[in-house]
Amino acid sequence: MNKKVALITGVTGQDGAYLAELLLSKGYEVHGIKRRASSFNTDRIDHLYQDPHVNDQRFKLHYGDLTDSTNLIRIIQQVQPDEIYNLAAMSHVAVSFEEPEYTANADGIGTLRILEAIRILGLTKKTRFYQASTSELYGLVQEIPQKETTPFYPRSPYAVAKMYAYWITVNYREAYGMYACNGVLFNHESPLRGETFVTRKITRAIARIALGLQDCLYLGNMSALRDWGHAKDYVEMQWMMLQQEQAEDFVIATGVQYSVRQFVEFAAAELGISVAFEGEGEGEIARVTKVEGDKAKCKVGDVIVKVDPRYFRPTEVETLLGDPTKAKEKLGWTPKTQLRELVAEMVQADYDAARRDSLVKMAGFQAYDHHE
Ligand code: NDP
Ligand code: GDR
Repeated sequence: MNKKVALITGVTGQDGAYLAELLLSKGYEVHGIKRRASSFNTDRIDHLYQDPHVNDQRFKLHYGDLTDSTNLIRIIQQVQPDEIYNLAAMSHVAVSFEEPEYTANADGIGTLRILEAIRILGLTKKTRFYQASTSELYGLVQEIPQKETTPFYPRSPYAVAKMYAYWITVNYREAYGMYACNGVLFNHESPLRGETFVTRKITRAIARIALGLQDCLYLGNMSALRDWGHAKDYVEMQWMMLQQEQAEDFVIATGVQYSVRQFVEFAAAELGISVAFEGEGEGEIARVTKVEGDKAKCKVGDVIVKVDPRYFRPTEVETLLGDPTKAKEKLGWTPKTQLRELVAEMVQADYDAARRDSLVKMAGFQAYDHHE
């Protein structure tokens, strides 16, 4: 049997890296679209790189951008993919308030560009399409927990752009009989998570505070509630969604919810630090109440978290909790990783990285340090 060919947009991102690894392990030929950048942006997939001069290269990268139709048509024509996973997006909710037009272009119209390319190239019967939809569509939630039938109420330029992408995917499925589907994924994290999303920002900062590389972590709304899963579990579901008889949309979530505050507590506990929260609103802080073991250098009484209103959003999504029953019943999917295991894995990875920085600093070099 010929090997299947997949095209992943956003291959340099968190999910792109895990999905490329999964598809390669399943024997696929994997093509990825990466953006041209002024410095290297392939850290997450460098371990998958194959020398283009060897035979049977199964992982290939193409320069491209979701805002450039001509480029997307050319790549899809050349690759003739059996499956396209559209993971590329300006994916940061807070940043979308700063770059609303670009976000609409890349996240909304970008999805249309790929669907149109499939149609123009006569691939509607051959190519299956996965759209990275999001729990942000539920925004101001209309029902708890949220499932496939819960009405949308987007609360950011990002979510509004993703809402267009969601419906254009449904429309192309219905209008042209394409195998096109939405995975409505709730937050999923990993050691590969971008450093400015709240979970990774916390695990990275806690590790650096423990080693004395940083004093304090500044956060926004610590009361926000999220349903956090592991990215590795979620990309498996992306693949499963394209292997069915009929294209359908699925919610992917753990069904368990925690606050940002709890995430801080769990991350600190991994390094033997206990914290207590004091004050409220912009004045809230987290103070160290106990330090156990030899991993953390901080002392009882240290204030290690403060609020910076800069991180508040003009409109916030306060609570998200998914109901993954359909995915469980129809696809037999359940998340494998519990939140505490995810936190432990992320903290350990960031602690190892911080130890390297700490050694560099002790050797007299300036350690890389920023607090975003
Ligand atoms: P990341 O931010 O880690 O990755 C986004 C990817 O998109 C990167 O490869 C990025 O390239 C690329 N990209 C951004 N803009 C463009 C563009 N204009 N043209 C081409 N590529 C572009 O996101 P995740 O891996 O976490 O998420 C994957 C997808 O799933 C996204 O669409 C996101 O919105 C969605 N999603 C994510 C959830 C999560 O919790 N992680 C939950 C629900 C949905 P570069 O590396 O150069 O920046
Ligand atoms: P989210 O993830 O907006 O849910 O979008 P993020 O981790 O950015 O925020 C989660 C919650 O934490 C609150 N928060 C902070 N967030 C950030 N980034 N930085 C802070 O300092 C901070 N302090 C508190 C936020 O206000 C929010 O309530 C992610 C992205 O991956 C999207 O692409 C995806 O669609 C959704 O998850 C599902």
